[in-house]
Amino acid sequence: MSVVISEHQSKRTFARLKVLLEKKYPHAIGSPEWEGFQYRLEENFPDLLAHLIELYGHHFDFYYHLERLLEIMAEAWLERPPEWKSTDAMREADRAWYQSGHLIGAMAYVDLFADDLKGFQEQIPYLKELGITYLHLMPLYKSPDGDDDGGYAVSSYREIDPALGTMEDLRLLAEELRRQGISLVLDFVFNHTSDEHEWAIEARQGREEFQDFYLMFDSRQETEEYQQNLRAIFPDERPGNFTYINRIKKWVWTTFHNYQWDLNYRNPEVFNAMAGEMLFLANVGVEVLRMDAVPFVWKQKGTGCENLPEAHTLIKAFSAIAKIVTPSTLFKSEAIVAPDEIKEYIGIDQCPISYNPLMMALMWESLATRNARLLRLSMEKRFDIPSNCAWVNYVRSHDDIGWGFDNGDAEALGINSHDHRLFLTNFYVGRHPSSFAEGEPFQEDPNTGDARVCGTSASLCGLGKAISANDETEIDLAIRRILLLHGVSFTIGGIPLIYLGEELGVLNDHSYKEDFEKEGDERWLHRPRFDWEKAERRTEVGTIEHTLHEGFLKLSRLRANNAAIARGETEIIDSGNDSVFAFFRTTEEQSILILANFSDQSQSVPAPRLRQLGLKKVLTDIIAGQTVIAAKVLEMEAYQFMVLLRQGSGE
Ligand code: OTU
Repeated sequence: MSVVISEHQSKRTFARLKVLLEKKYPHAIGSPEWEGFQYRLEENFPDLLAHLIELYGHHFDFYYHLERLLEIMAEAWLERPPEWKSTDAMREADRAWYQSGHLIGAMAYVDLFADDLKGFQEQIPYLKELGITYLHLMPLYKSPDGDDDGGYAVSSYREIDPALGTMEDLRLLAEELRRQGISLVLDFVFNHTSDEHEWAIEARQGREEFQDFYLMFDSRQETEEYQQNLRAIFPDERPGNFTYINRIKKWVWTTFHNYQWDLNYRNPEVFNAMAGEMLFLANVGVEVLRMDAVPFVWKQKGTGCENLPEAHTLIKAFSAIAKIVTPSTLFKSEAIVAPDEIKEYIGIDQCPISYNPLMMALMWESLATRNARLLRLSMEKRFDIPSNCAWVNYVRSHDDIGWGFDNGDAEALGINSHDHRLFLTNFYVGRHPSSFAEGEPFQEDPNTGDARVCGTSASLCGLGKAISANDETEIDLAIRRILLLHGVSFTIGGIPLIYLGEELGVLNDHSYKEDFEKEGDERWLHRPRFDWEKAERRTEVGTIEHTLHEGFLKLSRLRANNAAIARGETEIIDSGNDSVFAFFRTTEEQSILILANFSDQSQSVPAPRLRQLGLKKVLTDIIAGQTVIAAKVLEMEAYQFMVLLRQGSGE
């Protein structure tokens, strides 16, 4: 429910706060920069106020917290380094910068890729070679020793894990990346902190003020009232979503691991404190904030405590703050939930960019079934998002693959969702006879058989198996599979994201089983140390690494050289063959047809269908660099990926 504030109320509040700020920061008044800040404040204030009233309007000290927030914002603005203020100005003049098509993303763990932050600086040329312009570094904050959920248990948002370097190193890296045209992406892990965060320590010592920072309960019964409706995220880990803190005899809400304490956003102090942490990160030079675990940030008894309306309001409030103080900051949604819910987080007032987990899962689904009809139907219905937003398309991430398609979409095609999910898991963990994959199940429920899947893209595409069998044909097919998935991801529209190592075909890493900190979390299977010797082989013709790397370079160049692929409109089409996923990318000047054969057999696309779509007999495939003639049919090899330019002038 949105709260309606009269313009008069909003103006009066604004005027009062303005006087307050001017009193507090007299030295800043009158500078052109301050004018800019004030202008944005005035422009976004009504929205911010409405969101805050919706969340906190019933608190008797609402205005006190509002004043505090304004101070936090003003201070963050005054501290914002000049180079980031100029980025703000640049982005304000080019608001659609993330849609221009120049963004190609990569993600990596600092320690696994380059030991530490200083080491990372030295590897920037490797990123430049691939055309990377967006770099997501996995959480690098101070976190508990030992298991810390790969950094997603944050003990301080303002300190770096000492093994990786210092905050100053991060600043320098951000600055260097900026100079080289690469936007730094970091996580804003705002649903929870680690149990070693100073707020958690204070809470454990009995300070009520800080116990209110978390969701704490005196009795098991109270937690049970919530528990009935909750989904377990890591069911292998422990029963339920709460953890007992014996020292204070209280239960704390822990959606993920027992050392990740969920923050209590019903407390306006938490909101203000986290707004401060967010602005701090933006001021370090983080251009894109990956909003971790967005579905879980608001809880309400009697609901599943996921995707609640207040979660959206909360993100909108953070977004309004960023628009005022650090306007170049871009939010990316990490909502790995049902397709109808994913899109609810996407919008210029929430997260303008979002992971595309549906397409990711369905590309894997198509590979397993050798049939792209569910992918086609789902993308026809769901690829469109507001025109000022963009998908982040990916094949693998650091997390597991969940089969998050819409049951209705599946049923429309006569597919039983439950059975199909079981099939997919079995396929990718290698239990199905037709499988080429070598994954492992994640969080498997022995009662229902439900599970998610782990494994690197190469291992899931059959490269490991093929290499072990020394089977050249299978190796070739596995390479084609990898390039097919990335081919779609690079061309369908949005920002493609590579998990560094995919471009070399890195295989599963089983060593986590010997490391007690990682053992039990199968996601480490696909988080190997980056193999620089393997990377060296990318220049040796005839190696797997070379073939794959060249394939990625080609995809990267394809975006740079074709406006339609970089920023055209996308139209998903029926190719007339269920194994062949097809879409147009079109600008006024250029029209490109992309065909992706998800079958391990050659397939033909009926030529009359192509002509119906306005194509001529003679086409150019810019992937193979060949002319293609579609007389009666267009022949495609197993897993072939074609990017077809219409021949003739101006097309
Ligand atoms: C995220 O993932 C991170 O990507 C994970 O690596 C973290 O463990 C987790 O948050 C906790 O910080 O459940 O299986 O819809 O699905 O936030 C991964 C969102 C997860 C969740 C997602 C979460």
